Amino acid sequence: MPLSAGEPDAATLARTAEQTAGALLAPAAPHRLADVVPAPQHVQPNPTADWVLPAEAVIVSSADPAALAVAEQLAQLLRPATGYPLPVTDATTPEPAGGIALVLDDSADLDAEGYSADLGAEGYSADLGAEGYSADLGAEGYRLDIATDGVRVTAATAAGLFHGVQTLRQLFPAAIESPSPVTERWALPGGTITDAPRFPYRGAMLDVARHFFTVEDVLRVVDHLARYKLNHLHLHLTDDQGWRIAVDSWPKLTTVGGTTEVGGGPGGHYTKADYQRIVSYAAARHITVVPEIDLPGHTNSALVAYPELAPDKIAPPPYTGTEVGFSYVDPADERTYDFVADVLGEVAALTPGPWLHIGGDEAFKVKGEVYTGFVERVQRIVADLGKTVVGWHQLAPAAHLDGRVLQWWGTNGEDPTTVAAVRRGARLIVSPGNHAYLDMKYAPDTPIGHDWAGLIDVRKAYDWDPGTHIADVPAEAVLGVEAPLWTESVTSLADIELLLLPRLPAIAELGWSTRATHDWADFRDRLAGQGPRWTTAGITFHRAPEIPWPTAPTIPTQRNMPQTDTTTP
Ligand code: TNX
Repeated sequence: MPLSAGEPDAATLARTAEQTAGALLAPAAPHRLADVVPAPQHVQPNPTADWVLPAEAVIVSSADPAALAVAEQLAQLLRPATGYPLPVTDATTPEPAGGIALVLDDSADLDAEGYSADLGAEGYSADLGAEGYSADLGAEGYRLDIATDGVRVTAATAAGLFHGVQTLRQLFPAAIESPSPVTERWALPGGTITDAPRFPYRGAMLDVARHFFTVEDVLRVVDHLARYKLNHLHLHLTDDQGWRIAVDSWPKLTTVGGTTEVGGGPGGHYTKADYQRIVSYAAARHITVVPEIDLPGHTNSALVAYPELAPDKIAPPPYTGTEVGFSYVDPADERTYDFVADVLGEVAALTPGPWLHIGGDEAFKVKGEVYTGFVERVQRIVADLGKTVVGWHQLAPAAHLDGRVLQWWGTNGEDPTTVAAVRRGARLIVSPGNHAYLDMKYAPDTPIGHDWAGLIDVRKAYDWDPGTHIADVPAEAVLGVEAPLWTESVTSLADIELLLLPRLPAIAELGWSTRATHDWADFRDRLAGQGPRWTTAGITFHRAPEIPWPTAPTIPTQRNMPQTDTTTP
C-alpha cells in the first residue's frame, strides 16, 4: 500500500520504535502507586510518568513555617539513604522543577482538575459518592502528583503535607529506610493519589505505668505512629504499679509512687521537661498526646505515696503484680478532689491538646451512685480546665457532659449502657479488646502478651469495621479508633515493636482508609511490603505467617542500630 500524505515516513516510524523500546527497557519503579498503608482513597497510576529522584534535587516548599518544617522532615527522611544534599527552599508558588514541591494551599479546590472525572483504565475510585470525597481534602488530606517533572504534594494544612510525605516515603524503594547511603535507583511510580482520613481520631496507647519506658522509647513509638498516619498518642501514665508523671503539688507521687513496676524493677517517671519533650516531638509529627490519669481505681501507687487518699487512710504496700480492681482513692473525702484538681490542673497545663483521659475502668470497689457521683465531679474538673473528657466506657452511666468521649474496649458489640450514653451525646473511640488490643498474643506461642480477649492475628486485627462494630451506635458517633498496648509483660522497646508491628498498621488502616478499600488479600500484600522497610530501619516486628513477606534481601548494607529521629524537636 502506498503511503498517503498524512502517514509517517520511515524515519519517523524508526524514531517512534526506538522511543517505545527505550521506554520498555527503562526499569520501571519497583512497586505500584497503590502499595501504601493505610490504603489511599483514590489512586490513579500513570506508568508513563515514573520518576527518579536526581542527586541535585531541591525540595521547595510554601513559605509557611509549618510547611517548611515538613519539607525539612522530608529532607531528613531522604538524606541518609540517598546521600543527596536535598536542600530545602521556599517559594510563593512552589513548582517541582525536577525535584519535590510541597504546596500549602488552603484555598485550592483540589478537585479543580477533575481527577474524579476519569480515573482511566488502571485507576480506581474507592469511594465515589457515599462519603462526599469530592468536597475537599479537609484538615488532614493531601494530593500527591508524581510526574515526569517531579513530585508535588498539595494540602490545605501542614498535617496534610505531613501525611502526604508519609505516602511518598513508602513509594520509594525500601532501601530509603537505610540509615547510611546505599546505591539505589530512587524511582517512584507515576500518577496521582488523592487521600483523606475516614475518622478524625486515630490513635495508639502505650501503658508506661506497668513497665516504665524511657523518653527515647516513646519517641520511637511516635515515629511508628507517624508512618501510618495515626494522629493521637494516648499515654497511660498512672496505675497501681507506678506513677509516671511529675506533679509539683504532690511530689511523692513520683518520688515514692514512681519507683515501682510490674515484676519488681526500678520503675521511673517523666519530669515535666521529659513529658514536654514527648509532647513537642509528637506535635512536630502532627500527633496529639492524650494523657491518662486513671481514677478512681488503678491508684495503688498514689495511695502508697499519700495514704490520706486511701479509704482507710493507711498506706498499702507497693504493688508489683498484675491483678486489677483492688485500689481506689476515697470518693467520700474532699481531699481526694483537691488531689484530682491539682493533678489534672498540672497535667492540663503541660498538654496543648484538647483531651484529658480520666480512666474510670475496673474501679470494682466504687459502685453505683458513689462511682457516678465521683466521675461527674471529675468530669466537671476537666471541663473547668478547658479540656475535653475522655474515659474508658465504664464512664457511660455517669451524666453526660458536653463533648465527652468514651473509649470502648468491650469484646461484645452489644452494649446497651454505652449506646444509652451515645444517645445522650457521647462520642466513641473504638478499641475492641478482641481486635485492637495489641497486648493480646498473635498465637499461642507468642512469647509475651495476654490472651484474656482471645488471640489476635493480623487478620483479626484488620477484619472489623469501627463504623458499625457496636450495635445501635451510628458511624457519626464514632470519633475514631485506637490500639492500646498494655505492658504487664512488655519490658523493652523490642517487645513493644514485636506486638505493635505488623498489627498497628492494620488498626491505622481501619482509622484512615475508606471502607470501600477494605480487602484482606490486598491489605496482606501491601503490608508485606512494609517488612523490608522495618528490617532496613532496624525495627523489630513479628513475621506473621499469614503475610507474604518478601524473602529476598532488599539491600546489602550492614545492620545498623535502631535510631530515633532526633533531628526535629
Ligand atoms: C484491662 S482495658 C485493663 C488494663 C489491663 C488490660 C490488660 C482497661 C481499660 N483495663 O488495666 O492492663 O486489661 O489487657
